[in-house]
Amino acid sequence: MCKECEKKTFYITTPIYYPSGNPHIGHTYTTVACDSIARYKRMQGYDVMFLTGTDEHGQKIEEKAKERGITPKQYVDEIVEIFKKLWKYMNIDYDRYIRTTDDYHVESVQKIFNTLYEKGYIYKGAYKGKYCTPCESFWTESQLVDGKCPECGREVIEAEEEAYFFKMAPFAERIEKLLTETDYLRPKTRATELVNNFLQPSVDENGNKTYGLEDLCVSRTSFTWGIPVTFDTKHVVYVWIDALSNYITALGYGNGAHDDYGKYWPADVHMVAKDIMRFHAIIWPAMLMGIEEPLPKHLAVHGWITFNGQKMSKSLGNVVDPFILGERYGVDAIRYHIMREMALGADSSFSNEIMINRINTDLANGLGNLVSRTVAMIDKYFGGTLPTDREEGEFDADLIGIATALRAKVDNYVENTQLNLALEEIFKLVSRANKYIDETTPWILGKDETKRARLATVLYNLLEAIRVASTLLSAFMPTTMPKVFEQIGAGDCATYENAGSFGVLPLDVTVHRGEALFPRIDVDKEIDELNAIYKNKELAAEPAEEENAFELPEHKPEIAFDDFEKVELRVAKVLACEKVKKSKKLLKFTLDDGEGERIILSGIAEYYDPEELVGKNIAYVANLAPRKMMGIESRGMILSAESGEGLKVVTIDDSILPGGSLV
Ligand code: ME8
Repeated sequence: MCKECEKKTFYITTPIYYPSGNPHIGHTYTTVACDSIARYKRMQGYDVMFLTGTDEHGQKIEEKAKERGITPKQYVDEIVEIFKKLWKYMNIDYDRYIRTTDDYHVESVQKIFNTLYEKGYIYKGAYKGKYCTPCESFWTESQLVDGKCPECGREVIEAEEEAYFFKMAPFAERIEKLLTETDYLRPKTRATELVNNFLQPSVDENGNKTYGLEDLCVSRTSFTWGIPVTFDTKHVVYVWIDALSNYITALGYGNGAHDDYGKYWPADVHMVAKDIMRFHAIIWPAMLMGIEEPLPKHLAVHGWITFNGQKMSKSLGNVVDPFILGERYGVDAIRYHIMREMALGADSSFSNEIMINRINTDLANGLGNLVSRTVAMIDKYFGGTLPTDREEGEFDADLIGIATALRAKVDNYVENTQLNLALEEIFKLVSRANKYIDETTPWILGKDETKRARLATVLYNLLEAIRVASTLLSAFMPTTMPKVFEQIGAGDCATYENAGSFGVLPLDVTVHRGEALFPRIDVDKEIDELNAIYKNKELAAEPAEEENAFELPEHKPEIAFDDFEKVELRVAKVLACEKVKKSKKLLKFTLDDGEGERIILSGIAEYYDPEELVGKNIAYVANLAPRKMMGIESRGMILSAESGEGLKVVTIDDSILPGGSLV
């Protein structure tokens, strides 16, 4: 609560992005989603703080700047401008932008580091790893390519470097509780994976609970582009203490640049994608526990926008350049599409074709048509201003019921960071209103002089449905919705307060015909044009499938039905999935098989990031004799299909319960 204005406060953050390359549609998704939530909360009357920014230190930036012959600061200054330009273009209304190179942030991070050191949570040790001498870089085992340096391909050696470490063990138990017993993590289904993979709890022979959580390396001496440790200046603070602290330094924690820590902290929502979930779910709470500050309320973790099954990344960034998409379809259509496609916790695959079809179906045919038909009919039958006589009729109650119930549903979805569901719900009203036109047939009413009051009622109800939908949508599509308000003559009526009621517009409302809100796109022509644009940039919009990339496997000899019947195929849900230590191939799956937990090892590690499979329903052979691999007993075999790009796990529809048999 803000003491001065007595409004409830709401604090939401995006990750601070690395300015090591231009922003792409992945960064755009998180930022647009947070912007929409921030706008919605402002509309609800909250005093909102929406923070975004850039994470500007580190070896990678230092190297990129060196390649270009400029200083790291010059390098980041250039890219930060591109980030800011994109946010302006996407109509992102952030309240504060933090750069980790800002002096006030540097000052606070040094204080936080010192506090953790003084409390004994940070200690000096040695960082051991694989070191590439020519590149002067440490690598972890999993980063190596065929055991060699991933940058230059040369041999690496075992080496040690003096470094500071952050002790994680003192916080493990509280973090486990935070993840499993509170609603901090969204979706909560990811808690098992985090606990098993990182906290690694176990009970020793004396019945004491211990954790396998490793300490975190928090300083480096092999590069200089970072925040110096004040009491040991050859060290710079490494990555996470610098980056994660931004959420509080931006409010003035430990510095005099801002003064609203007391007002906004703890944050209501940190939104991130799954790549940095561990840092926000485990390390960030540990840091806050270490400095004895309150924990944020929620961590919302979304999946990745993928393209052809790969995570959208800087190297693929140009393929779906948000500037190009915005120019062609309008910023609001892009905002709508990416939010509508991403379900919290799951990946969303980007396809130009799906996007164009969605814009056509939902925006051009759905909402755009509803507005233009309604306004055109009011023009045609009443010269633009409705008469005040009314006559209720069939179908009204259903439309009005859906419209008045909508705001509470959308509130709930926004509260739970389920923006795709919020949009889906709003578009149910849009579809219902379009159906109401077909049911009430205003063009027939228009021919009958005695039906004028009924016709006016139908058109008024349509305007009201549009007002409710467009008011709620204005947080998601802030450029277009004011145009809708203008067309339907909503004036001051398009407020959040009014969005929960029906019958708010004046009875004699005047409409104003305007341009088409979302012009229809010719799919085939558009895809051709996109291909031409991207080819110019030496990138195809939808890369052509390679012909004969995949050779069909040879058939096996026929078997009798009785033999087939001996194989027990069942469905299970993946509870956790992790790489088997010291194995390049094996993934260890912990499954819910309907009767309890079952462990199966599968040789597909090179094709998956283990987190990708958590929560999925898979098929497996249940009655295969158990087999021990790398000291772990595997009970069964997960079915995978050879896809030409390696093995893909066969996934089964969510509606089937674990334990179900495949017949
Ligand atoms: O990790 N799909 O920065 P980063 C969806 N500096 N979201 C995506 C995405 C994709 N394909 N690609 C990126 C860092 N993102 C750190 C963060 S925070 C204290 C420090 C979004 O530039 C998503 O929000 O790699 C993801 O978590 C973030 O960008 C990673 O940005």
